Amino acid sequence: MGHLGALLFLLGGLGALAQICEITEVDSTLVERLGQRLLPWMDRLSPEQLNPSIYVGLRLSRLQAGAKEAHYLHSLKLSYQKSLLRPSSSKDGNDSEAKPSMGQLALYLLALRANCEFVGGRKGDRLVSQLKRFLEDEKAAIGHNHQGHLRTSYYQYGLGILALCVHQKRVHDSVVGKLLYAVEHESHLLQDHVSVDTMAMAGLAFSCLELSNLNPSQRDRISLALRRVQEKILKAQTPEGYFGNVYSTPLALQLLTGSLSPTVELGMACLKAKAALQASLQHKTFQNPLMISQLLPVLNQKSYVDLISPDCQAPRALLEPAPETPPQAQVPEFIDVVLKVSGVSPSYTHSVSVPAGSSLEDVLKNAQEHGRFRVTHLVSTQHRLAFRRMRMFSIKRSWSDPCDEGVTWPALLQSAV
Ligand code: B12
Repeated sequence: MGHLGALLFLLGGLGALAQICEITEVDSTLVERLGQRLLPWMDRLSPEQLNPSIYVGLRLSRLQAGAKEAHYLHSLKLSYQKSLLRPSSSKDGNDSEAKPSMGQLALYLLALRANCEFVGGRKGDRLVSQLKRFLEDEKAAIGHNHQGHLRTSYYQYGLGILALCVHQKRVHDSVVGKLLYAVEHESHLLQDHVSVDTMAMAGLAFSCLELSNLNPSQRDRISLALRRVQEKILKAQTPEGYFGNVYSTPLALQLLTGSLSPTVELGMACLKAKAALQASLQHKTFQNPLMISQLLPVLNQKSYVDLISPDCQAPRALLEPAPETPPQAQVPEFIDVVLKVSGVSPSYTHSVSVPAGSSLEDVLKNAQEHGRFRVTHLVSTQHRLAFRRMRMFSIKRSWSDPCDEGVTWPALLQSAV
């Protein structure tokens, strides 16, 4: 009888396990290699290259970068405070003067929480006010009838709410209401090009609000929206196991691993996603530091919602730089990038050879110098920064192929025949 009881208990336990979303026991060497890829990015401390997401990802992982990490946070603080708190009368036009976006401010606030700090003091309060004002402006842009368009995206809107929430800063019900409405009427979220990322970010914001009970009068609506987000993400699972695509899977899993609505379907979906992720780790699919930083918490069973009460004492293994590459490999590796511009007559194809790690901006400059090709004005500072951040290490197919890391050429290129 005792044995039977124990057996039933065990089976019950296993049943429960299959219902929650767990990404455990991923090969630690693969995780470490993933973390190592962040290290070179932590030496890039110019304002346009600093990215609070990297710091957050690392702090929520089981890896640490030692003194580099503290220095990175210090640089983030200097840079964000300097650029966001300077008078707005400064002249525009200069790159180095570009202010971080409000989405980046939200990420910066997450970074502070990841170091167990609450934003505070006069400077901190001003940053919080800026973020709240951003949300109010976006709310106004959406409008009373919900038909208007945000200046940024629902992704950044959700991120802003989340960042304030983990700092226990309440936003008005009407601000949360717009995100709730967008989830309730899903087509609104499709304004963004990838709905799983946006759904997941909205879900993380709702999870935080639910746990912190910051908007009690919207409690039921928030719980319902959360369930809806979870369902939608599960429905978006591909046959390989990704939610949406490989790059939206980390955020989706951040949401699902914290789910308070366990179901067998959820448990099974996560097992499948884990297998798919493991394969993509083996194939080194994740190279973009942003993506790595969204994935690392998942591999440590953590999510941005854990920033409500982060554990800053949790032991984390010190990341060592990846072993030196053999001397002959230190000669810069060159890769061929094929530029194809369709939609112009005659269509344009040109091959450029650039050192691995070049940014998209470098590639375009090279093409401009050597090809019958001209880059039309790189529309905005935002694009210029994105081009600089986008680095190329291996090109499996032509970058004009939308399947290749999901990248298509923005309509900035013009053939100068
Ligand atoms: C919103 C968004 C966009 C918007 C950005 C403008 C806006 N209105 O906010 C638009 C529609 C323009 C866009 C375009 C693209 N995006 Co996008 N985007 C996102 C999303 C959902 C959120 C980014 C964000 O706001 N982050 C918060 C802010 C505060 O951080 P940030 O660092 O300042 O964010 C900026 C950059 O992420 C940049 N950006 C957006 N997408 C991409 C893609 C690449 C490759 C790069 C280098 C930069 C970049 O724009 C953001 C806003 O300024 C992410 C999802 C995610 N999981 O991160 C996908 C995501 C980053 N995008 C992706 C892709 C593939 C693209 C496109 C290549 C799609 C295409 N086929 O054309 C283009 C390339 C744009 C570029 N810079 O060259 C992938 C990147 C995958 C990878 N290989 O690393 C992601 C992860 C989506 C996904 N799951 O596939 N994107």
